[in-house]
Amino acid sequence: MKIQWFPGHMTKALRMMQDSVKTVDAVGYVLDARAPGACFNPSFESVVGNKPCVFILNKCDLADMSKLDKWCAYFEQTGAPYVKVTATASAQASKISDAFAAITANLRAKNAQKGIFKPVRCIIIGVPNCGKSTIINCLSGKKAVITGDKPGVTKGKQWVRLQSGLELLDTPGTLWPKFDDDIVAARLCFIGSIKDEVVDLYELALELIAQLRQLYPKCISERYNIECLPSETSEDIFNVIAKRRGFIMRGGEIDTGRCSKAILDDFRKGKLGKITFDLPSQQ
Ligand SMILES: Nc1nc2c(ncn2[C@@H]2O[C@H](COP(=O)(O)OP(=O)(O)OP(=O)(O)O)[C@@H](O)[C@H]2O)c(=O)[nH]1
Ligand SMILES: [Mg+2]
Repeated sequence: MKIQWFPGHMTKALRMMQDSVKTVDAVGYVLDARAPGACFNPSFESVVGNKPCVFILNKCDLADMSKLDKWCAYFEQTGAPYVKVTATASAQASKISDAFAAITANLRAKNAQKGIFKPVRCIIIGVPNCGKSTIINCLSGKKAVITGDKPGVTKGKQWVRLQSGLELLDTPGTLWPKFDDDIVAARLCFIGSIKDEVVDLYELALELIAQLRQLYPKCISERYNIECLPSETSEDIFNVIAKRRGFIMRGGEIDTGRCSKAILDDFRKGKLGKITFDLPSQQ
């Protein structure tokens, strides 16, 4: 399935981030732990530049830990600082602030030598809906910025000052103008980085079934209590799920709209199990 979604405001947001990064000490680069590879935005290279950067693998409560271990090994090998978190759990705040403290330790030591004690400033970047604003709220211990379970919730930049002195810049989620890889684009849709309104949800649900069958052969059959034979197509399986769930319209026709939404919702709420689509070797 072909997906292209790059609204005009994202170009503006990227420009704002490129400007703002000049005024910060470090970058928090948020990746959705269900598809870290798909969340690497080529446009962010110019945002990060030479600033100290920590990768924040968020939504770990929904992700596959064995695959995440491979991501952690990859970051360790490449010497990139990283932290695994579930930002909706307030107890994780110290993990994130410790990670920022670690990547800015040299700078703070240099400043202290010069007698400068100014707040450390970090910009939080990532694709839409990966949990940037939730991370900021987790650190601030209150609802300092707006969050929501759809992409494009944060519209502009917003500074949040924490009691610790750390200053965080929330930014709008951004993508890149052209997806070279349809599988990556579909994964960005699965995790809610691309809005449902710009894709064909039936095609997306079929693609989700196809990718899950390949990566987690049992998850569909276990969730819906159905048999998935290798000879069956994704359409066949979709139809069996629809019948099992009662997504049938008057006249006996399958309600593809409702069934597609239900399957995608099940994935997004973690009801299909803990899933991570990609591995670092695919980087
Ligand atoms: N299960 C789970 N949900 C999370 C986690 N972090 C964030 N969310 C949810 O993900 C959705 C998106 O979170 P936001 O913080 O608004 O994401 P964002 O990256 O700021 O999104 P934009 O501003 O639209 O780019 C919200 O419904 C959050 O509650 C997490 O660790 N686990
Ligand atoms: Mg946001």
